Amino acid sequence: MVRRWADYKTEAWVQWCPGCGDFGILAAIHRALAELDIDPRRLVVVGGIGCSSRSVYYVRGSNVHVIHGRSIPVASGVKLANPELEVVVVGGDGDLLGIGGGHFTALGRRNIDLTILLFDNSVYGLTKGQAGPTLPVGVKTKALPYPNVQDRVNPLILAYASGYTFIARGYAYHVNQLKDLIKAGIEHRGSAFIDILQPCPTYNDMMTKEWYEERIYYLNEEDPLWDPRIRGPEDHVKIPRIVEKMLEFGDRIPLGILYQDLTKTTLEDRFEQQMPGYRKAPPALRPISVNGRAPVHPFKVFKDKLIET
Ligand SMILES: Cc1ncc(C[n+]2csc(CCOP(=O)(O)OP(=O)(O)O)c2C)c(N)n1
Ligand SMILES: [Mg+2]
Repeated sequence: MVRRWADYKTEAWVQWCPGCGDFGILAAIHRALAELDIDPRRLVVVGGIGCSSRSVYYVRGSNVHVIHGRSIPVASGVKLANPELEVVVVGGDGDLLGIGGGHFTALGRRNIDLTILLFDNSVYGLTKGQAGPTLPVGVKTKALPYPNVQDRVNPLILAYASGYTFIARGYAYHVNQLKDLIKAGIEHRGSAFIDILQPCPTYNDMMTKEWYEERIYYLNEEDPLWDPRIRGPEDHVKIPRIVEKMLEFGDRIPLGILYQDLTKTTLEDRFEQQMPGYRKAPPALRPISVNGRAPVHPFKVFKDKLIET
């Protein structure tokens, strides 16, 4: 069966402002899923709280809407319980880098095979425009009484320092290019992070469509030889250039795949090593009772493997 992008739409009314960048991101998600022909019954989209996180209602799948900042731990649990599922996290800069920031870094260390889509508008859209973690210091958007007193975190460098093995940046209104980045992120084995620049026409009157479009450029168009893949120790010479590009956020803002490490094991691989048979019979696929008794205590499966969170 060949699936079309419309097969991933739902009946839910999309509750975003006119012109919101989230529409472009949603279209790119639908198209990426269709081109990868992912069975909606195998898809789990997990979102926290925010305008962006509402996407869980707009994509056909067995999705979960969780409390603020906790989408990554829930998605990690879903994936580890059944690694056969395709698990995608959607969320805003506030949700994933503010209240959920600790979970964001923990995922990089684990390198679980998840795809994280950050709808990055630099404001708390849902709660009427407070400064988000990616808003630069000194910027005064219309909802702020004074210029922003805190500086921005660089999500790409944070992802790199945390251990994510796929790091990319896209732009909400470039649906086709973004679709390709989302496909590459989903196909990557390991934790994939895509920072998606998303103009918020209602609350961010500084980082507008025009502001972004004057600055963005694609890495592979500037340099056709740009290849950020790490296949072995010999590729580590590429790291300074990769970090230089991740740091570039001002008059010019690079888009595309910034980093992909193909050498690291996933947490699922490490579980399989320590618990042979884990992939064939992960917790979600085991019988929950044999002769009226639990054959495996669900918590013992992960005992001593994940100590924190
Ligand atoms: C524990 C908790 N604290 C605060 C809030 C209020 N709140 C709701 S959404 C949100 C931030 C939304 O911003 P972001 O994650 O960037 O998403 P956006 O709406 O911009 O897409 C906040 C602070 C909440 N719902 N729960
Ligand atoms: Mg936001």
